[in-house]
Amino acid sequence: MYRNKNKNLSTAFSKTKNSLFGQIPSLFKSSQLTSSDLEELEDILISSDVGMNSTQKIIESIQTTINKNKQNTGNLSTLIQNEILNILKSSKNDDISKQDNFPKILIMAGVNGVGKTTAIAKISNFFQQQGKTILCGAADTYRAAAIDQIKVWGEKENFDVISHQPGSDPSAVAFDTISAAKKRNIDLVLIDTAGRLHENSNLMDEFKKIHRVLNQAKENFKLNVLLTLDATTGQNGLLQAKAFNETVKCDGIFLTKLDGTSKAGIIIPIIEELNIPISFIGTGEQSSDISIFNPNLFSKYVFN
Ligand SMILES: Nc1nc2c(ncn2[C@@H]2O[C@H](COP(=O)(O)OP(=O)(O)OP(=O)(O)O)[C@@H](O)[C@H]2O)c(=O)[nH]1
Ligand SMILES: [Mg+2]
Repeated sequence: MYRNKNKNLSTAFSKTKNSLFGQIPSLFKSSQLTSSDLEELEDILISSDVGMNSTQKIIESIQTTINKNKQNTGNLSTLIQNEILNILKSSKNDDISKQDNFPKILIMAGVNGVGKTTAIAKISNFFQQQGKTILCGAADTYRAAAIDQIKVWGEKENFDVISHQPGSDPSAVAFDTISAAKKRNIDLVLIDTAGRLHENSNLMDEFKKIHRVLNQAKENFKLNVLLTLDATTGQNGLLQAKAFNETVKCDGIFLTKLDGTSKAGIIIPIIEELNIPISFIGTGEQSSDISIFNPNLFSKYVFN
């Protein structure tokens, strides 16, 4: 069990727990469903970033269950919570956070400021606790302070950083990093990249080049793209993720800043609509603020 996990999670989900979404258990206690109940539920789900599609699915599914079991519906709030839990549990299996499948490479992807570089420090902290060795490539050569930022994390968290000059070719950094990792028998290579939007075709081509170079040089390393998503950006972030994944296939999501939102309901459409597993969640700015996403714990901390 990862240290501080439960404390982190209960704190991270406290804003959502205190929102209308978290109050679903007390708001829908009756077993008699009225149409105004469904409207109220719909409003709460939409205002919690669950999104139109997932909200409609949840409402329809509840309606179907009630129609089927006419007399015996039981408590409405339990029905809603179960429906949400079923969706959360339908997530694809995640390989990235697993202890096996080493050695591996994670290329960080995502738009500006979502928490990619901090996520590297967190992932390093997470896997070093399992005895894995880490090497990082500073392939964000755009932003002036990016190389220093990852080096500072490296010193703090005890991992080496391979870097070139600011403005140099990020795929050359990636190549040097994987070459060094092979020589040093590294378990996990983390490639930091500059923030980019899917509609910027030059930057997307550059990302594809980093991927191609690593794919050619990787030998026995498993290569994964980890998409970082900021939970506070809601539906907008979801749309960006969809578009990104259509251009470069993503293997997992690092969902950051859950501590900063009362709308953790965004997890529902991420699972339903993106079809990419949630590998990790970020629950703060420290390197230890990382957890594996666990549907039962989400339900426990948000609804109880
Ligand atoms: N509250 C909170 N803040 C976070 C979390 N993850 C990252 N941050 C903060 O978000 C800000 C941006 O983080 P970075 O890791 O630099 O983001 P980035 O995606 O690398 O940014 P660019 O390289 O500029 O694209 C920093 O202030 C982080 O401390 C999180 O889980 N919770
Ligand atoms: Mg960064």
